[in-house]
Amino acid sequence: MERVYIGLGSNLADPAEQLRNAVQALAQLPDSELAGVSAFYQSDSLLPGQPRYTNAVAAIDSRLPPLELLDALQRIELDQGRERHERWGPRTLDLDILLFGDRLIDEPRLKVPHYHMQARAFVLYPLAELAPADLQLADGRSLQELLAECPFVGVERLAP
Ligand code: A4P
Ligand code: MG
Repeated sequence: MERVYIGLGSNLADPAEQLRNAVQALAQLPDSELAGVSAFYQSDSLLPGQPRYTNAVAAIDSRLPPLELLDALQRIELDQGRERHERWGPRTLDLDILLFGDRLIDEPRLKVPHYHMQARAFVLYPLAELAPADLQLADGRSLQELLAECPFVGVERLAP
């Protein structure tokens, strides 16, 4: 089993409900066990003119190969009504593989660690709720270092 952290995001059609449904779907993934879910966090979209996002991080322990997990996550996105019009467009559900054990993955369809996670408060703070205090990313940087460089600004932690 490898520990995988998944970033969840939604800014359409009742985002908190989208995230709760996504967590239920993650709990049913084959060859995997749901190990934890962070609180939900709200923040403005990084792109102006879009509704606010709700984000969370889930931890699973999985035997699935990374690309099979990505396929399964993309099916969950589609099941929850995601339409891929444009990259970065508003979405009912976005599931990103943040970390996959200590692997560095550089495939056309899958880059891990996820490219933007290192400077996003709405990823790092929920991740820190679940991850061990000494977590290191595959590039050697520690989660504590990244948190120290990423102030908790513009993000609201919702009561669980
Ligand atoms: N892909 C590559 N690596 C991965 C990975 N580690 N996990 C590929 C998941 N997918 C990965 O993704 C496009 C392609 O990336 C996939 O087909 C997959 O093969 P996508 O989900 O269709 O596109 P996207 O999510 O629009 O792009 P991207 O770059 O993932 O956008 P982000 O980084 O998710 O940004 N503001 C707030 N407050 N909260 C947010 O969550 N999110 C975005 C979108 C903008 N602003 C936001 C938030
Ligand atoms: Mg994405």
